Amino acid sequence: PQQPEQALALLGAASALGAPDPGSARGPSALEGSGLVASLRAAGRTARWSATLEPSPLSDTAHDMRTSLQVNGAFATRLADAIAGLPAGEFPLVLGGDHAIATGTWRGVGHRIGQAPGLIWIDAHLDSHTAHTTHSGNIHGMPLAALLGEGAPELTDLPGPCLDPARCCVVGARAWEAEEHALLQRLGVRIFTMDEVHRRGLHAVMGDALAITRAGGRGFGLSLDLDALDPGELPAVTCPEPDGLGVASLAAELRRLRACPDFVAMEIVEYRPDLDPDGLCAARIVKLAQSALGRETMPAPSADPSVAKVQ
Ligand code: 6HN
Ligand code: MN
Ligand code: MN
Ligand code: MN
Repeated sequence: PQQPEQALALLGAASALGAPDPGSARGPSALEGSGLVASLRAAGRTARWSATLEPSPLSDTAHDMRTSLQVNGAFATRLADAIAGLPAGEFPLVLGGDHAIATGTWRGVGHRIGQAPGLIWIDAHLDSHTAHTTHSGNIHGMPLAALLGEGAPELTDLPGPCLDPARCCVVGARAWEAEEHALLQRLGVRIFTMDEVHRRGLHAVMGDALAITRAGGRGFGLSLDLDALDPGELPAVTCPEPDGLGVASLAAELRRLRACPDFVAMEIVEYRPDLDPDGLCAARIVKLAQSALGRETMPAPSADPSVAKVQ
């Protein structure tokens, strides 16, 4: 199982520089305010909020593609450095921000563990455009390509290894453009579409996803774009797509990660607190984080007073 003594280090990445709306920049502070740390402690883990990175105030003047690439790349580099610099015994949980931050998260994790991690990318989208193929011009449509070494140098010249396409997969995809699909096909990244999830069930698909990304046992991570979930249950995202995953069924599958000693990092992105006035989505996000990261067996309530205190 995940080493229970491994403390969770929560790291806010308060950037919406990759998205068409600034709302996701408030994601980390909203999740911090909704008691995410206390909820993880209540689930049996040691946890601390280590820092929240804010983009440089000059960054939001970005309009042209070159400037967008530069400011997103600069933020991702800072994030990669922050993750690489966390104490060795800690498990990074990165809270976005839009999905462009992933460009930094997983390079930093690779730097940290000394090799490319396998990566499960749960998302309605493929996020595998380059600056040449994007239709929208939004950098959050590019991070998986960048992590695989494809696209502009601003997003690929970062510390830490690029990902190995053979140990990456996408789960829950249902909205993409032809060019990004072609790129992943060429690289050999396995795509589990929503159609496949409907056909085979999420349990079977996640079993395959774990087998792909854990091959070799060198460490794997999870990048969770909340727009993978059905907008009926999780509408507070920038790019909602109908026909997504259910919160309860994804939570049940994420519990499998608790038993994996080679699970090395997780990120949760694209939360938009401005679209979540009653905090219902935040509560569901907390539940998903607890499912993946809670202690495998809850300790007896009396065994550890510091845990029992938090409910
Ligand atoms: N996300 N494929 C679309 C684009 O703009 O390139 C959508 C990207 C969504 C990105 O939600 O992380
Ligand atoms: Mn995404
Ligand atoms: Mn998405
Ligand atoms: Mn288009």
